[in-house]
Amino acid sequence: MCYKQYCTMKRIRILHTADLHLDASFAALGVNGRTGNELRRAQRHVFTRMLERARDWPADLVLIAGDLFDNATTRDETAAFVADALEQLAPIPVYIAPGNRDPYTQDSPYALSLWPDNVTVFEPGNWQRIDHAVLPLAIHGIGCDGSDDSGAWFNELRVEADGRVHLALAHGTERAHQPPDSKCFAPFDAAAIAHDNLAYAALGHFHTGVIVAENDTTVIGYPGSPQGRSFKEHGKRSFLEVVIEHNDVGAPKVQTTPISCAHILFERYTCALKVGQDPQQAVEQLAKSIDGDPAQMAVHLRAIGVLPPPIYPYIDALHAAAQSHFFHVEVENAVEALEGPPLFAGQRTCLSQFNEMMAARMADATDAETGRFEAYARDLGLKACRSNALPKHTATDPLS
Ligand SMILES: [Mn+2]
Repeated sequence: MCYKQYCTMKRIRILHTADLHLDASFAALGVNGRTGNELRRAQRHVFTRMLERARDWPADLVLIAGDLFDNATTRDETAAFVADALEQLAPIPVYIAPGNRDPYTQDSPYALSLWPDNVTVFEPGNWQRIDHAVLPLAIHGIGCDGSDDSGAWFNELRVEADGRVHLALAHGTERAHQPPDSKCFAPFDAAAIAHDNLAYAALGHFHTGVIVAENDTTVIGYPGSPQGRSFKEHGKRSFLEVVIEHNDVGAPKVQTTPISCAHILFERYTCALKVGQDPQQAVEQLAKSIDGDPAQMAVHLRAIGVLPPPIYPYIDALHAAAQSHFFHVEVENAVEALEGPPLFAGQRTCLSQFNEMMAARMADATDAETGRFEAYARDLGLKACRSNALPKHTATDPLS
């Protein structure tokens, strides 16, 4: 590298996020309204923290690549919260390309809200180019309209060499890197937008972060969702810090760094239950072994082990113990019931006969759900026989 080139190298700093889904419903997670509200507050907290980082870094601009809101229509209060937060970021410019969940329709906050001067919302239809007021930079953006999901617009981007660093901002599916559980919306091939003169394409739609950098042309970045919404979005969630080094001589150099930012982490763990051990101990061991604050974690616990029936008291105890440590708990019962001889061998009792009958029904079950139901019925029956009382129905009822 020559000395002159080194000296004239300049940096552009970009904070790129997408897919926050503000005001999402968490009903599918099975949480109550209060926990849902806390999760919605966590989304806002993450939004505020990202903007604080943009101010402190400082970023030259912020790119929001769609699905900022979870719906096309949003509560006025939420739109006002976003507009106020973005206004406080001025003079740092913010560019938004509406996504498939928050399309630019006439009822959307994009059309209805008064956006501060430092915010540009890209409309659907055609690519729009905005030149940065100070930096040698041009942003090409396009929004979703809520009806066209063809992605045809990705073929229509034109970028001419004019000495500026060029960026694109949009929402869609780069075919070759679509995560297995994401829905295909607005598909395109990397080659369609990888122009020689386009340094970085800031995309949204994939909730798992992906960087596509092929053929040394355009870097295509998906930051993923910055705050998980379910156990599908487990582990650390991030936004991207993108640094573009450029000078008058060579092609710009793009560096992307994911920055963890989730307020509530969704994680999956396995919990081994043992005969004679209080599930509380298993939970305490788990809580100690993890890196992070359990009170800010939603955990899916897969209970395993081989235990004598009834099983559900162990599951209930595990759930109760975990709830006192974690923000939210979901327990999956994968415990195997200790069957047959050790439990009832040689007994000519009603209990033994009942156990054999239920074992046969479980063996005859045509699907896993029926099997679980029969096992649950057996556990209830055994408990009722032993305690001379019907056990209380609990949330572990597999049909509830
Ligand atoms: Mn999304």
